[in-house]
Amino acid sequence: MHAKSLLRVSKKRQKLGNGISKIPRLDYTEAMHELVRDTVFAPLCGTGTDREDHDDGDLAVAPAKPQLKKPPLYRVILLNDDYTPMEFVVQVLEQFFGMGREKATQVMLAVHTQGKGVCGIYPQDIADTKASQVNQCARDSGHPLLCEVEPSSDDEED
Ligand code: TYC
Repeated sequence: MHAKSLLRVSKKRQKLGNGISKIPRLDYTEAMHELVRDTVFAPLCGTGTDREDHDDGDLAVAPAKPQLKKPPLYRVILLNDDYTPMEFVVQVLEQFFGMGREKATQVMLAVHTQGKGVCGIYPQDIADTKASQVNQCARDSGHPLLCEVEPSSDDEED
């Protein structure tokens, strides 16, 4: 890109009807198109030997596969204690884990009898947020209910 093209001055002077001539007009439009083409699009698209002029011969060129990976997953674990009311635990499971009444009651009873239980499996940031919300809600309500996060092995399968 040449500096010349950036500020190309129109040589034409426009004569007005009353004989007064205008100051030469700067023709930015074409220069700006060249600037954007050379500095924005060319590096993105590839030019010259990068792309347009490159001969692939007889080779079939397959588009690259997107290299995407599922995020690692984490379990949100609810812990039993002797003081949190069962009804409060059921409400927590409904509110933060989207469970219906029946499912929430089953999970609460499983935690009550087995000591702990899984409320859900999520990417790390979501798991951490849900555990924090449960712990904060329990604290605000004066209950010792605790929620933890642990890595899940469920994410190892493809
Ligand atoms: N064990 C509690 C009770 O008997 C109920 C309870 C269930 C508490 C599950 C916590 O994660 C929990 N009131």
